[in-house]
Amino acid sequence: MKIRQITVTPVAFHDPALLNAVGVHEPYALRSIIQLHCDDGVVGLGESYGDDAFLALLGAAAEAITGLDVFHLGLIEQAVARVIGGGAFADSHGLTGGSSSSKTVLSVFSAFEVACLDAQGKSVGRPVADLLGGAVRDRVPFSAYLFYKWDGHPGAAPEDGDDWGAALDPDGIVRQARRMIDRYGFGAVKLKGGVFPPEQEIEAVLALRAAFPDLPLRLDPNAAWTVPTSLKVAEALDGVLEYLEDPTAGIEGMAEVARQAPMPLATNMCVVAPEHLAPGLRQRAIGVLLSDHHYWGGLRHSQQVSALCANFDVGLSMHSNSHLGISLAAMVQLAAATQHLTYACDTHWPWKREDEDVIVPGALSFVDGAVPVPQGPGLGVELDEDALARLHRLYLDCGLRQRDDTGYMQRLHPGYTPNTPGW
Ligand code: GKR
Ligand code: MG
Repeated sequence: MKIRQITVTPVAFHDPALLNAVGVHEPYALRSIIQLHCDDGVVGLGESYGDDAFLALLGAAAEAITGLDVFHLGLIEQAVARVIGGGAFADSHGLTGGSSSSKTVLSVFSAFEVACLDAQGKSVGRPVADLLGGAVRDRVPFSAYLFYKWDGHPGAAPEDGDDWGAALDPDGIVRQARRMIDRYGFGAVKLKGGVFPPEQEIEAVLALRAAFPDLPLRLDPNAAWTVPTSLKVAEALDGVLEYLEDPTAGIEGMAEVARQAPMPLATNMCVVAPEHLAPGLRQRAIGVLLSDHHYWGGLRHSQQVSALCANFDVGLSMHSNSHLGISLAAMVQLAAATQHLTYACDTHWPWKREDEDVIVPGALSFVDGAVPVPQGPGLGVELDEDALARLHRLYLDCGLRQRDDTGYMQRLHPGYTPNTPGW
């Protein structure tokens, strides 16, 4: 089953003014949608980053793998590595640690691997989870993902706004959590921190604890703190957090915090590529890995990373950036077939407009905080060509070509500097 042609379509979708350690989300998030046309008429779908630099790499890799068999994933990976391996690469997708040649190859390969698996599943009439060894769960639990946020993007037209309101203090965060939990039924809660001084973020977490006494809580300042500050926060939130995510930068710093912190540390920043696994695990820098198939090399490599974590007694959760339905379907198929998944996964899904996506509605839903695993062949989702054209039009019109949370913040607040490591 040969790859006859590959189409990569950049798309944009509305994104609220979500704050993080390096600035604020711009009004649109960018993604790429991959359609992999096979010679027997099957089309495999993939989704990944949509910034200019990444689109160029996807284009080069697409050309190199056209003509290969969708079942020959090893050869496809080798072809991707040959054409883009060793090149410099800027990781502008948002707070997922440094970039390296291996991470770049794995990120580009991932977009095509998912599309190949979708095509394989469609061709044999089985869900992708079956190609990964079979589902060990029929629903995948996700966590509420809270953000400090502005009411809206300054100067935006009302139709470009969102109806979540501002969340800039503990009350706002609790309000946001309540609404998100009411709507999706989430059974765990993560707060994106690194925005305000740590004392304020501790207060917000304590307010969440008071409002939701039974829900596991997480805090993620994206490495905005020094080691001593991380330890102070860890002590203040002893018994409150199920894990503390990326309090500080780098494997050494994380290891130092991990030695004294009462709760496990999690990361999607210091262990983000194969070369980080040995030092990260040897130094016991993390108790939980937030894996992400978009940069760990697709669904099969992510399963291998999960098995490795199980052997080293490291928990596994899943990281997320702003994404659409094809990515959610891939995350769900992977999580369904991953034995060692010890925490509810992250998703930015609630921040996306319900009616804005590239897939035909209905295949993915949240029931009691979890997504039932779609049972259709492949990823279990179908592309809506009209919706794809609409979001591509939005991409063309919006003018954004890379994610730049810091630049956007600086345009709005000249003099702003990122908070990493601010405290
Ligand atoms: O979307 O602002 C964001 C997040 O901060 C994202 O960029 C991070 O990569 O969600 C991520 C995380 O868990 O660090
Ligand atoms: Mg994180």
